[in-house]
Amino acid sequence: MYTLYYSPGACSMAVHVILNTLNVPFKAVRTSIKDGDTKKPEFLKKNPRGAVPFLEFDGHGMREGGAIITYLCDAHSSPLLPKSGWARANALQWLMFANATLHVAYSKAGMIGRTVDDGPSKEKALKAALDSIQSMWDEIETHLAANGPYLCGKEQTAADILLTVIANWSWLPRQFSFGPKTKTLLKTISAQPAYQKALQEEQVEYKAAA
Ligand SMILES: N[C@@H](CCC(=O)N[C@@H](CS)C(=O)NCC(=O)O)C(=O)O
Repeated sequence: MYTLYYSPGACSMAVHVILNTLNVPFKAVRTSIKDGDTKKPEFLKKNPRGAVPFLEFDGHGMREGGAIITYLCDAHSSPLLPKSGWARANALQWLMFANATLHVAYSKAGMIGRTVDDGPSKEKALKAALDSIQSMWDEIETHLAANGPYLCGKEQTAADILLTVIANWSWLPRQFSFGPKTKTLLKTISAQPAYQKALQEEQVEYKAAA
């Protein structure tokens, strides 16, 4: 039995959606960043990094969304992560792009917003950080136009789910624009039953595909 610690709408939602697709028993525990739950002693005792996703199973505590998703897809032979060859390498490169490049770009911009004193230096740094996120969404659109409809072509992979989760983040001081191919992907993925179930369970509204 898995226990997933998640914060509504955070990167942990991708793990939640994937667990919903696997047809395995699991418990989802709300650990809200907004309510300070990720920094409470009882959670820090489990995960001193104070972040979600955090997955417990078989006496283990697992962190890092990209690794958790890879583990779950492998353990349950999910087609969301091909088993070998270029198909697997390609799926992993896009999963890692979403997890370690796009997600981190949002985190950096958030950090600048929270920690740098107001003034021209902050404006410059924030603009550069926000521009870099928009350029990633532009790159995704160009990629999908040439290679879509999914990040890895004709087959959906776990990376599409994490991308769809990140697209719905609206806590930065700029709303990013998504091209038509990206919007189609966001609409398709967010409409799937496993995704709709996670949105309902986390009480999150999906707005990015509108
Ligand atoms: N590299 C980590 C990043 C995890 C992360 O930054 N999670 C955010 C939510 S998207 C978080 O829990 N932040 C904790 C906080 O802000 O208190 C992963 O992929 O699991």
